[in-house]
Amino acid sequence: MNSIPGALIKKLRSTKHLAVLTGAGTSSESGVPTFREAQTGLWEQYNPQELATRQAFKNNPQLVWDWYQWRRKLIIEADPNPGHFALAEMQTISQQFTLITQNVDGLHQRAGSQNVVELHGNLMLDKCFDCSTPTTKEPPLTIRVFNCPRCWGLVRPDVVWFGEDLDPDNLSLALKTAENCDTFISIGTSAVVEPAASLPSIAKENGAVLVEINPDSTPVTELADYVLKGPSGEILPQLVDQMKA
Ligand code: BV8
Ligand code: ZN
Repeated sequence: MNSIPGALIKKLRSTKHLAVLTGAGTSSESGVPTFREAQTGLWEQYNPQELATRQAFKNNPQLVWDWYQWRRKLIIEADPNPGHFALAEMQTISQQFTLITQNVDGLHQRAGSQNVVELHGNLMLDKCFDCSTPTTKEPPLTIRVFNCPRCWGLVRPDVVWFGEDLDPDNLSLALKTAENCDTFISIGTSAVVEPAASLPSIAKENGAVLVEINPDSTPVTELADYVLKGPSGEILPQLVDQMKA
């Protein structure tokens, strides 16, 4: 990984409102497969984009439930990586800091990040498919799909599926953050899934300095003022160390 430009460190130190958007790449060094990586075992034959929909759950609730239980188990067994911990520390050394995540794994919170904006929900929570009553059970790894105690509808994971609206409060907070921050860092996202994918360009259009951390190129790369090519678990700790130096 080439060294971090001094101008970027200087900018980060003087930033009043630092915004960060993370995607599945920030969790890949915790052993959680990214959303588009080939899924393993039984799930290899399925396209996650087709499983993460209301239709898929209506067609075969147990199959979709099993997929989420498999992912929950992966996440329960995973640990936050140095990139998650670096973001939690970055929050403590920034004047104003907003972490917006597309991830549903809760690893940012387990690493100590506060007030995380979970645009796509949280995989460890359940709600009723029909009346949306929160119905999270302890332990979360129930084998069979189960019924809502209130309306007897089926219980589903409390995540935002493709074709579903995001929580309006989370979305307006994310949009306001992109419009008002002075530095925006896009980390570990292929920047394909809307409306999250538009946040980096909205920040740039509103005058923010745009930074990308990703081993690959994405639609954000050509827009970014700084492109740090490499794994977030390595780059973020270096970034925070140099911000503090
Ligand atoms: C919406 C929760 C209004 C579930 C997720 C047709 C019909 C209906 C909708 C649409 C349509 N066409 C388009 C849409 C809109 C759709 C959309 O954007 N589709 C895309 C695919 C074109 N969006 C929606 O449906 C959203 N709702 O628009 O509502 C509406 C309503 C009705 C009709 C129209 C519109 C809802 C989107 C939310 C979907 N839910 N997750 C679950 O997880 O099971 S999204 C899912 O993808 C995950 O949350 C994931 O985070 C997210 C995005 O993927 P990434 O995070 O970017 O991960 P990815 O694997 O793609 O990339 C990983 C990156 O990491 C790579 O760049 C890689 O290089 C990098 N990387 C790898 N290793 C590392 C690394 N980076 C750093 N360090 C490393 N070590
Ligand atoms: Zn119900």
